[in-house]
Amino acid sequence: MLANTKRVLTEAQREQWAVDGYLQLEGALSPAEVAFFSDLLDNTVRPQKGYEPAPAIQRGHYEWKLPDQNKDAFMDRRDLLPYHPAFIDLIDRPAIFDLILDLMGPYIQFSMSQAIIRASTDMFPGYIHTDGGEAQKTIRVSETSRPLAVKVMYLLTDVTEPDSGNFTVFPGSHLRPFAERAERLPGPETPGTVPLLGKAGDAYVFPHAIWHGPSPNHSGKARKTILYNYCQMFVRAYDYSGPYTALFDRCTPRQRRLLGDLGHDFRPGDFFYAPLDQEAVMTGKA
Ligand SMILES: O=C(O)CCC(=O)C(=O)O
Repeated sequence: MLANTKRVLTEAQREQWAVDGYLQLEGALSPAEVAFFSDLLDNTVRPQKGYEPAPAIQRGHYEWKLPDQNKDAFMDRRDLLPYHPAFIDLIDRPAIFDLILDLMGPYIQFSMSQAIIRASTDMFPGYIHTDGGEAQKTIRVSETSRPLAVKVMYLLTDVTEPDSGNFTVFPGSHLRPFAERAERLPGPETPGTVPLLGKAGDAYVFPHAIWHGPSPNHSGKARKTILYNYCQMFVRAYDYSGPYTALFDRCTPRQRRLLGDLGHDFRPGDFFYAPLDQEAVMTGKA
């Protein structure tokens, strides 16, 4: 039914995506990659200033600052790509990116990177939300539609017990409106939630509309993750406002395209009508 796609999802994954609304991939990153990215977060990203949450300004907005320097403390860093070329290469990592193309089709862009460390603490109750802000919360697509936006969450630590900062989902909720009334707002303990368990290196793939969020973390150790977000080209990116030119020297043609390089200066029609070689660039044939 959906044209222009190399089919890489198994039938079981396709069904899980349609019915439950998410996928869990085992061993998406190798143990060596887990160690490498974990070290980058601890010793390259955390010691530098960067975009961290700014609740005093506005929920969901970020400001330039230094996080707590304790490696097990909370950190929520946006826009990882400038910190190391490996973060750029992760945007179209073979296998995972093939799966993104299968799910989303070729007319996509990379919209956001993020590292979240959830400290072990009694102070954080977790929360449940949909992605993309106020308007996207009210928009969801049908089972037979391409998604608007998809995130990949890579686990860098084992999360093998509940209450360990688990990524928590309501299976099937991607097709339902998110409750707005205060008394109905879902939380990580609401019936219907599933706190996912996984090993370091596993990845979760989910669309913006699924009800999801972190459980509390009482495990005694920090939970470490990297998140990469992809969206259809006609949707705005989260982390940059125009083509991400500062990175283009370090990118392959496909990475440049994913970061907004259409090969010419902006003209009306761009991003809605894709460059003619879009499919070839996305599939690595150009
Ligand atoms: O598990 C987390 O830390 C939060 C991840 C999440 O909800 C998101 O990326 O939207």
